[in-house]
Amino acid sequence: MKRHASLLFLASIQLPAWAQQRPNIVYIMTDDHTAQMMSCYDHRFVETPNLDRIAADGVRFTRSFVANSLSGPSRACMITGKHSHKNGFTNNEHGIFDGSQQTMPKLLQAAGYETALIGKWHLVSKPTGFDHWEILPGQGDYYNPTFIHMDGSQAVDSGYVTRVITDKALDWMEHHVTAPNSAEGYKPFALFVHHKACHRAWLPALEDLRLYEDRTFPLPPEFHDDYATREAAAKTEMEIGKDMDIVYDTKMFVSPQETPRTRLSGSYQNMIGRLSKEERKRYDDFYVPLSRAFYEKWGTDYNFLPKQPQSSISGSRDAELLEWKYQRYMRDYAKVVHELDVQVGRVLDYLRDHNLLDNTLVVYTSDQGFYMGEHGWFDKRFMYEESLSTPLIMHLPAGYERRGDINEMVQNIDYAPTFLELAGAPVPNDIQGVSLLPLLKGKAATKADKQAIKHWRDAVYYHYYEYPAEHDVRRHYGIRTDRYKLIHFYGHDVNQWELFDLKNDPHELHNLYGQPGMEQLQRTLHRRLEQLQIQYDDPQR
Ligand code: SGN
Ligand code: CA
Repeated sequence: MKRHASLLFLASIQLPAWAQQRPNIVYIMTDDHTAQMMSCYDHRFVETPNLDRIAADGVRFTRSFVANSLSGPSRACMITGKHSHKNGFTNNEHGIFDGSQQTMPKLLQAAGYETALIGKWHLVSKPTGFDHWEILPGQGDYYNPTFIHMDGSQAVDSGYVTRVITDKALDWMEHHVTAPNSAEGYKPFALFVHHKACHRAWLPALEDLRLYEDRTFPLPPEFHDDYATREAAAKTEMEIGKDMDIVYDTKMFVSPQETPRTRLSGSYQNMIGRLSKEERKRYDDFYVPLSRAFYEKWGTDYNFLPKQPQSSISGSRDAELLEWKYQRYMRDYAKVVHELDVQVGRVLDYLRDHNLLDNTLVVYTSDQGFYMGEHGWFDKRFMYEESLSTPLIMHLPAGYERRGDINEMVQNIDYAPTFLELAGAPVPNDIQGVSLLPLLKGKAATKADKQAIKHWRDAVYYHYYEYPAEHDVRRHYGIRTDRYKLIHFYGHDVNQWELFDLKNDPHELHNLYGQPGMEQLQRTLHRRLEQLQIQYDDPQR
């Protein structure tokens, strides 16, 4: 504690006065939180009043994308500002992030920022570039989560993970802004709050268990997609019907004796086994009656949806069960989002009550988007819109006057150069993203900013690598332009190009590749794709 304070003091007297005025950064990144489940993006499903506050007094990006729709890879892109093939972390299953490479947190530190990371990390190696960190091991747990500390020790914190992470983040800020040298001003800080919510298996806080139970969610229009013309989509294992585990995902569990043993029922028991006796009672009071009623109706020997695509489900029994699974999925996910919203509200209130809002950039985003039944799916990985996209809303510090929607195409490799430029730090040439600051200045935009906006990127590049792996999404790369998308699924048993016209086919159901009349468009898109692969130096093409 003492050492920490004296270091702060030393650092602060070495900093020029202007440096102490530089904006703080509070970066809140959730896991698998998709824009469909945020009311500032989509009114159909849930209410997120606190997230909506960020969008209402700040900006909302309407075309915000990731470079590789998976947790570890996405995080690596974010902290390096580089695509996966450059930062080396291409997939969750075999990667270990090389923490000795250049990262944005390290560059912020070098520019005089105090940096801290709390929550999900998922890059296997220990974090580097943070003055303080406390991370969840791997995916972490929802209930009474274990944290790994900087000295390597591990300890369990009681409570629900979204609240625990927020408590730790607020404690860190409180300590930082009230440090003994506060009369001199404290160092600007960059705080990375990385939530576990709302990752599978969507376990709600105990106080939220009964929320959304009276809600019947509308099915997305392409729920019964038959994947015609899209070979890779047809081969995946992420359908709500056939791939969601009745115990693990929909939480139909009474006791080991009265519940069928499924592929993931053991993992489910481990997750809820973390609850104390009293907590478990509250949990069971909600889920056990539901589960009993479920097994009474369906029996325990039923296969809970056959191994067949849900587009071909026609029997009323299977159709009813499929829709029931969708409703359970949506309700549990919505509960988890509710708690996220409440906890983000606490961070916003803290900043407001400490007069920090004027001097802080608050970013809310996710490691990728997610399917809420679109194409019949849960999970992500594909370059289709729901999981190529990620929510991105910001509260801007004073001097950045842009408000409302920003429609330029942005990507998670842009966060690093944005934060560096905001911190007044040089942006190294090998960073592949571009600073978003020109888009945020509003009336204060300079001539150079206006030029940057005029020549903004016309396409984003995407590359997904994790196959063979869970959910069976084949490797693919591609580009998305304002209107079109060109994707190449490759390797193993698939070699197929897909082309979509997002204007006429927003749900990406009609692969136009190879259709008569597409020759010219295909040539143009192929050329642009190749240019981007050269620009980003992706060897796999
Ligand atoms: C776990 C989940 C998957 C999920 C991956 C990656 N299975 O393996 O459903 O796709 O994480 O998610 S589970 O049985 O462990 O829940 S990511 O967001 O971390 O990339
Ligand atoms: Ca994720």
